[in-house]
Amino acid sequence: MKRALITGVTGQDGSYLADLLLDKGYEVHGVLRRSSSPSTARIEHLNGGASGARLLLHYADLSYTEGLVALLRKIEPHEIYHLAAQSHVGFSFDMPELTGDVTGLSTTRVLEAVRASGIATRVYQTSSSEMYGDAPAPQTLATPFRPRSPYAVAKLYAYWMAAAYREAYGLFVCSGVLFNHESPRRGEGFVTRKVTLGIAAILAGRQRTLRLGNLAPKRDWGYAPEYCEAMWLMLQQDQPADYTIGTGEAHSVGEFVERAFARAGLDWRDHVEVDPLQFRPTDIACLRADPADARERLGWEANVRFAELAAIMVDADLEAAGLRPAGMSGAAAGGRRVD
Ligand code: NDP
Ligand code: GDR
Repeated sequence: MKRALITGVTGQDGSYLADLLLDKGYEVHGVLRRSSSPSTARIEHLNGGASGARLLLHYADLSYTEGLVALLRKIEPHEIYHLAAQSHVGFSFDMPELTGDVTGLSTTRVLEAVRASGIATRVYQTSSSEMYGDAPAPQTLATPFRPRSPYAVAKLYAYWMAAAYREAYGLFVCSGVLFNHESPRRGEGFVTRKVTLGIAAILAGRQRTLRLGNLAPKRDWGYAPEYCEAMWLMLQQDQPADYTIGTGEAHSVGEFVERAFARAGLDWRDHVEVDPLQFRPTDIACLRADPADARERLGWEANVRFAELAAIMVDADLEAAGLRPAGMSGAAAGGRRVD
């Protein structure tokens, strides 16, 4: 049986990746940090199930390389997916040092732990389209990086460390430069989920307005479970390499807002207030992948596109709030519910 280790297993991607690897028959080891209240809501559904018995959780500190070495020697994973990070770009302006440590240096610690433990394993490093900054779209691996946030700088450091360990020590390390991907499990502080949760609260009568930041930036938004499939595919290739993963389409935050409110039968102009205090010190106008790279080298392509993604997320949050999408079921709108 193949063994995989996932850091950040309690996050959006970690939870979908755990689902995917368990479905494939893996024994999955998840690394989590100790907290005073449970952080395992996204993997709770695996509790008690047959495949969930193959999910084993370990507390570990990503600032302590020796602890990681011991964990790797104990588990001897065939594949390591390093997903843990301070992943919020806006927050990284408030906490640049913490972001550098968790999002940047933790990758070095994982790589160093692999080297020091001497185990033969494959490593996936999650890089980010944020690293491209304001470089013109579409961004490919040939596009020069121009990071514009502490988060992006930390991710770029980690990206080059992954490349350096691959070249210097011959480790099998792949970086996936992932564009935005969302889902009903998306963290509540990211704009798409903030919008869909806000819609549910408005329809439930708990709130009247939703305050957002800049509505102009465009992002290439895909569906998170599909991006986890791409991560897995990278580690199944004969040679380690880097890839960009996105849909190839970009839409503005405002378009997402309009689409999501319309899905719920609401006019966004009646509810959304733009709050300049929520603008970031620097933002990125447009991130959009060139999907040819992943299609040709990895055989991966996004299926769920912008409209369907918005429908999936709105429907899931309305359903969780005990509400129904106005006038249509997920199937009628082409929506595919996952949670
Ligand atoms: P989430 O924010 O949902 O999850 C982050 C995970 O990292 C959580 O499990 C969190 O644990 C863990 N974590 C955070 N800080 C620490 C720490 N100090 N020690 C240990 N664990 C920690 O992110 P996503 O799932 O969306 O993203 C996964 C990875 O992919 C991240 O590296 C992110 O930067 C990157 N990425 C994401 C993209 C996206 O669009 N989603 C696009 C490109 C890259 P806890 O639950 O305890 O907070
Ligand atoms: P991003 O995602 O920064 O692209 O990082 P986020 O959803 O936070 O922002 C997208 C765009 O929306 C604008 N925006 C707002 N953002 C938030 N969070 N809250 C608001 O109220 C709001 N209003 C407008 C932002 O300014 C931005 O332009 C995500 C994360 O998952 C990273 O970890 C990952 O690396 C990148 O995607 C690719």
